[in-house]
Amino acid sequence: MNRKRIVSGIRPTGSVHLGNYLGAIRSAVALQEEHQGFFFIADLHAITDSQDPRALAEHTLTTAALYLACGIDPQRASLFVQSHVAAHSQLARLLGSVTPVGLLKRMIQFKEKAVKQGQEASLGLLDYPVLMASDILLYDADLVPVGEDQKQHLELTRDIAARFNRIYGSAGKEVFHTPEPLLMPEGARVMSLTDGSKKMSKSDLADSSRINLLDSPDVIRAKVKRAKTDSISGLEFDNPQRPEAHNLLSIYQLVSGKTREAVAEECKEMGFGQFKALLAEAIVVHLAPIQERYRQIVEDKTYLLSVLRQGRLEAEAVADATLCRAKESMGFSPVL
Ligand code: AQP
Repeated sequence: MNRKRIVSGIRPTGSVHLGNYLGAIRSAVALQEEHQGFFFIADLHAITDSQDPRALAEHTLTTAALYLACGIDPQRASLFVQSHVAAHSQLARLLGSVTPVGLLKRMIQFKEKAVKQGQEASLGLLDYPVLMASDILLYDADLVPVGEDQKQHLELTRDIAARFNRIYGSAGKEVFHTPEPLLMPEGARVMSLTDGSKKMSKSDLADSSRINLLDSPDVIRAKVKRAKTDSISGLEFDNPQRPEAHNLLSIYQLVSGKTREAVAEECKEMGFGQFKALLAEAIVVHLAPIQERYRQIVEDKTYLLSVLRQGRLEAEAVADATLCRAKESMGFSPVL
């Protein structure tokens, strides 16, 4: 049976947190059952923002080990490091030649970051979506799981594929397969513990703003205890005046596996003190087996490296063929 292909990556920019897990890794684990998954540690994307060269390799391995600990099965899916598959950078170069700078400058994420960085905003920040298009098109992906924030970039990927096909494809023979977005449910956007209007993020300077997947039970309890709340009694979803209540309830729903209705009913009369104790325990219980598997995996570095090597070989087989197809269509002379 031909399984549909999905592609997804995560940047090794710091400690993987509950947001990355609930928003991305968990769906990747679920999708690998029915789809052929190409999951990668997006180290080439990690260098878009300023980064610590001493930490990049370590975060790359930690993130890979966490992918496995969360349930990515190397027998079903390919797990690899983006920079190990040279075709990602090479195809990005080719795609750049059909991508108008005007379109890249219109990307919301670029505009937001460029405003902050001013004259220092890099070419890497501008052409981040071109590399992302390369990540996706190399694997002839059918579906790309994206959150709201990545929807615009996926639209651009589709646009780049269409432009390339128009210029270099021939009748009835497209060079690139056009992917569809697989929109993740809204509840999967986890917000900061210290500000319910900001997303939980690796790069937030305050560690207390996030639950890292490897935080100890005591640290989790302390962070949840200190999480921002409001002074209204009883908890409820969807009240725009109460983003923190909505966020904490959503996290509780996702880690407890209960339905939204059951959680709303269970917590509607609780105070934050009682609820936070319940939430902290639910997170601790949910993360315990992941942390246990993580410890086993990092102790067996030979295993981890062999999974990444095998993943690279599987990824390369597909990516190199696509790159070859693209180069041929553009008229490059064959490698001698
Ligand atoms: N708070 C979040 N809630 C739900 N999903 C999230 N993701 C990230 N934060 C949340 C999803 O995790 C995947 C990998 O993200 P990434 O590491 O490639 O980049 P990011 O979105 O920039 O994640 P961070 O944690 O905020 O990293 P920094 O601080 O380095 O920018 C993506 O699918 C993303 O949607």
